Amino acid sequence: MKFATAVGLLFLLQGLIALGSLDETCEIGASRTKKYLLYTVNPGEGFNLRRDVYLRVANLVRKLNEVDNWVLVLPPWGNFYHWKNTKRNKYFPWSSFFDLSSLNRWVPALELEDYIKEHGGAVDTTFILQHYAEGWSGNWEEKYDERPCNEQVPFTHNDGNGQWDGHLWGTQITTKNFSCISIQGHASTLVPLLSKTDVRSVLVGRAETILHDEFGGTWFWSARRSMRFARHLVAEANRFRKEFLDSDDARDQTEITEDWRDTKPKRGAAKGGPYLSVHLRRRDFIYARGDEVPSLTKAAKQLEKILKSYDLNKVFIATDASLDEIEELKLKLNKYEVYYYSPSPEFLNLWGDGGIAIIDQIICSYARFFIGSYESTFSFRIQEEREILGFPVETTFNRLCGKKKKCEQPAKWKIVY
Ligand SMILES: Nc1nc2c(ncn2[C@@H]2O[C@H](COP(=O)(O)OP(=O)(O)O)[C@@H](O)[C@H]2O)c(=O)[nH]1
Ligand SMILES: [Mg+2]
Repeated sequence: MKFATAVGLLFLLQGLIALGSLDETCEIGASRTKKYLLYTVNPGEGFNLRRDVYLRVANLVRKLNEVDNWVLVLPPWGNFYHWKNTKRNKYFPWSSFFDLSSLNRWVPALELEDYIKEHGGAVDTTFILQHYAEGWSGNWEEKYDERPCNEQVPFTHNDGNGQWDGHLWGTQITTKNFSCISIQGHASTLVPLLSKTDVRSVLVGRAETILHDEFGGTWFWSARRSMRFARHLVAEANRFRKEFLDSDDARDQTEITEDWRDTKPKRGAAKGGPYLSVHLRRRDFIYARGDEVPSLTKAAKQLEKILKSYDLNKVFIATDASLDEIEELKLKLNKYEVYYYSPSPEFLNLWGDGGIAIIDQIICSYARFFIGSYESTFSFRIQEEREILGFPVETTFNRLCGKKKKCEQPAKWKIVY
C-alpha cells in the first residue's frame, strides 16, 4: 500500500514537472499568435543566389523567434531566366528540390501554397526593400527609412478598397499596407521594423537587399545544413553515382545522419568517389566574365592535369554548355571516361531545370576532387555541400582559369559548427 502511494506520488510529481515544462515552452512562443513572413527576390536573380537569400531570411526569422512566433513562407521557384526547358509560369514548391522536414529543424517553414490555402493571397503589410537612392554617402551605418519607391513595384493601389494588389508567383497577393523601405544593413536590421508592427503577416520584397548577419558563422552554416536536398533527387543522383562512377556513400566515406544536426564529420573524413567533377559555367558567363572563362581546350588541359595527379580516370561534367560543346570537350578528353547527366523526359517533366541542376550539384559534391567556375553561385553551393560532407579543403576550393595571367583561387569559406 505504502509502495503504491509512493509510486503514485512519483507519477504525480513527474506529471507536474511535465506540465511545468509545457508551460515554459508555451511562454517561449507556441502559445503566441503565429505570424507569417513572406519574401521575394529580384526577378533577375538565378536559382543559386536565391538559395543564399533563403539563409539570410531564415536567420531573420530565427532572430525574431527569440521572442516571437514567426513562420517563414517559402516562395515557389519558377520563371527564371536560365530555366529554358521549363514552361514559363510554372512554379515548383520547395518540396520539389528540398527536404521540408530538414528545413523545419532550423526555422518553421511553410510552402506558399499552404499559406494560401489557409489565408488566401492576403498579407497585412508589404515592405519592398531598396538601396538608398543617394548611395552610401561615405559612411556605412545600419539604417532604414521609408522612402518613395526607386523602381517599379509589382503592386498597384486599388482605389476601390484602399488596398494594394500584386501579382506574384502566378497568383494574386493583396496587402493592406504598402511602402518602400530604403535600407543598408543586415537581416537583423529589420528586427525593429518587423517586431514593431502588430500585423500578422508581412511580405518583405527584394530580400536580397539585406546582407547575412554573420556570413560564414554558426547560424549561417546551420541554416545551410538544414537545406538538405529532396529525397527523390538524392536517390536519382545516387543511382547515377553507383551506375557510372563507382561511387556510393559507404565506399566514399560520405555517410550522413538522418537529422543534419547530428552530422559533423571531421575535416578530411570524406574520401569521395573515384572521379573528378567540374562545374563548367558557359553561356552568359562567356560574355559577362570573358577573361575568367577558359576555352574548351584550356579547360581540358586543366582537367587532364588534375586527373593525372589524382590518378583518376573518370570525369563528371556539370555544365550549362550546349551539347555540341560537351561533345567537343569529350573529344579533347578522349583518353578518359567522361560523363554528364542527361535526364529522362519524365524527370524533366517532373522537376525541370531546377531538378537537373541539383542532380549535377549532388554528383559534383561527392567527387574525389572538385573544380568550379569563377564567381559562380552554382559552384559556391557545391563547395558548401562539400564542406558539410567533410572533404579536405584542397579538393574543394578550386576554379578553372581563363586567359588572364593572374588566376586567384576562390576564398575558402570553411564550415563552423
Ligand atoms: N544543370 C545545370 N544547370 C546549370 C549549370 N550551370 C548553370 N546552370 C543553369 O544556369 C543557372 C545559373 O544561374 P545561377 O544559379 O544564378 O548561378 P550562377 O549564375 O552561375 O552564379 C542555374 O540555376 C542553372 O539553371 C550546370 O552545371 N548544370
Ligand atoms: Mg546568376
